Amino acid sequence: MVLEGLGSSLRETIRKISNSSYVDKQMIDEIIRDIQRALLKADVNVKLVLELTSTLVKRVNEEKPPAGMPQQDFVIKIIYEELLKILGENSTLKLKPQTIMLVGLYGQGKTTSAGKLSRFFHKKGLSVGVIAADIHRPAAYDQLEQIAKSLNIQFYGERNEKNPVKIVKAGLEALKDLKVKIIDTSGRDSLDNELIEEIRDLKKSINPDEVLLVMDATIGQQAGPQASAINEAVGITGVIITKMDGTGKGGGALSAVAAIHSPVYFIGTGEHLEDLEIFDAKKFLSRLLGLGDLETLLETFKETNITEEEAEESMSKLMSGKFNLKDMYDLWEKFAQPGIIKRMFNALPLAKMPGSKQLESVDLDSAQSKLENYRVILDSMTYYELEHPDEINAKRIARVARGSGKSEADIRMLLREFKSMKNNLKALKGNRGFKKMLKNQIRSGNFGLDQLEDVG
Ligand SMILES: Nc1nc2c(ncn2[C@@H]2O[C@H](COP(=O)(O)OP(=O)(O)O)[C@@H](O)[C@H]2O)c(=O)[nH]1
Ligand SMILES: [Mg+2]
Repeated sequence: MVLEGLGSSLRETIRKISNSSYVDKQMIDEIIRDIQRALLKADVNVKLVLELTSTLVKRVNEEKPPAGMPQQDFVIKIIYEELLKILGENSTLKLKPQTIMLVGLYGQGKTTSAGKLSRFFHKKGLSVGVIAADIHRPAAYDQLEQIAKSLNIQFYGERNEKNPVKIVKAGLEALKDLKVKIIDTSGRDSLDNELIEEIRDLKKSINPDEVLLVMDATIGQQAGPQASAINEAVGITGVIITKMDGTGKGGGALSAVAAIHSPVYFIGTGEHLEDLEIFDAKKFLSRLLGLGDLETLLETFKETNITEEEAEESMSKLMSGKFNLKDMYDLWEKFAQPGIIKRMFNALPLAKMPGSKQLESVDLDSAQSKLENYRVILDSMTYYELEHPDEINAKRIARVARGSGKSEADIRMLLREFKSMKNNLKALKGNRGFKKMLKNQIRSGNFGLDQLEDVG
C-alpha cells in the first residue's frame, strides 16, 4: 500500500505522544522533528512540510485544549486536522448527467480510470458512454473500445482523426442521449506545451462539468509542478489517484493534491475495473494515523439512539481486555440492528492494518449474514460458555453445533474470530490517545461530523 511507510512513522509518533506523561517544549520539538522526517522521507515537498510543521507548532503553542481534553489528545487532534488540510475536503462526483474529461500524463491510468468511472456510474444506474480522444497513441483507441465492450457501454472514437476537438464534439453529439459522457485524452511522457495546448483547447471548446486529473500514487516530486501547470491550463475540479495498491512512497502525489487544492474523488487500487474506491479523506487519514475510523464509529453510536453513557460504557468494556462472548452477545442485544455491529468492528483501528489478518479477511459483504449466524450460535451456548469462551472444547462445540443447526466449522470460526477481535481490542487498550479521544468525542458528540455527500 502506498504511504504505508509514512503511516507507520506517524503512528509511531502518535504512540509516543499518547504514552508521554506530559507535553513540554522538548517533547513538541521532538514530535515536530519526527513528523518532518517522516514526511520528507515519504517524498512530500519540502516547502509543504515546513509550512505544515510551522502551523503545527503555532497551534500547539497558542491553542488551549477544550475542558477535559488532555494536552496529549489535543496535540494528536491538531496533527490530524493539519494533515487533513493537505488531503482536502471530502467531496465526490455527483450522480447526475455530466461530461467528465480525464487529463494526465502517459501511463498514469487515464484510460483505465475512464473504464472504472464508467463502471461506477453504470452500476449506479446512469447510462454511460466513453469517447476516445487520445490521438497520440494508436493503441489507446483499441484499449478504450475493448474496455467499453467489456462493460457493455457505448464507445465513440474516430481512428484516423487527428483533431481531438472534432472527435469529442462528434462524440458528444453521438452519445447525447446518455447521462454520463467520459472523455479519455492524450498524455505525454512529460509535460510539454503541446499537451497543455491540446487539453486547453479541448476544455475550452467542450466545456466539461468535471476535469479530473489522473495521477499515479507512486509519482515523485515532479508531480506538484506538473499538476499546477495542468491546473492553470484547464482548472482541475478533482483528482483520481491511481495505483494506490503499489508500494511507492506517495508523498509526491500528496504534495500535488495540496498544491492544486482539489479534492481527491477516487483512488484506484488495482488494474481491474472494479478496483476503484470513493476517497474519504477523514477515514483514510484516521486509518493512516492508527486512530481507527472514529467518524464511522461515532456516527454508528449516534444512529443507535443509545445514550452517551451507554456508548462510553460499551467502549470501555470493549477495550477492557476482559471482553467475553457474553459481552459480545449483550452488545448485540443493545445495538439491536445487526448492521451496526458489523460497521463498528469495521471501523475499529488495526482491523485494516498488517498483522490483523483475521479481521482483514472478513468479507464485508458476507459479514452481516455471518453475524446473524453467530447470534444463533451464541443462543445455543450456556451462560458458562459465554463467559468462558476458552473452555469451549470439542465436545461442547459438537453440542452447540447440534443445538444451533450450524456446522462445527461455523462454531470454530466464531471462536477464532472472537479471539482475534479480542486481541485487536487488547492492543488498543494501551492506546491512551485513542481511548481518551474517542470518549471525548462521544461526550461532545462532535468530531467535525459534517455530512458527507455520499453518492452511494
Ligand atoms: N496496479 C494498478 N495498476 C493500474 C491502476 N490504474 C491503472 N493501472 C495500470 O497502469 C497502466 C497504465 O494505465 P492506462 O490507463 O493505460 O494509463 P494512461 O496512459 O494514462 O491512459 C496499465 O497497465 C494499467 O493496468 C491501479 O489503480 N492499480
Ligand atoms: Mg490512455
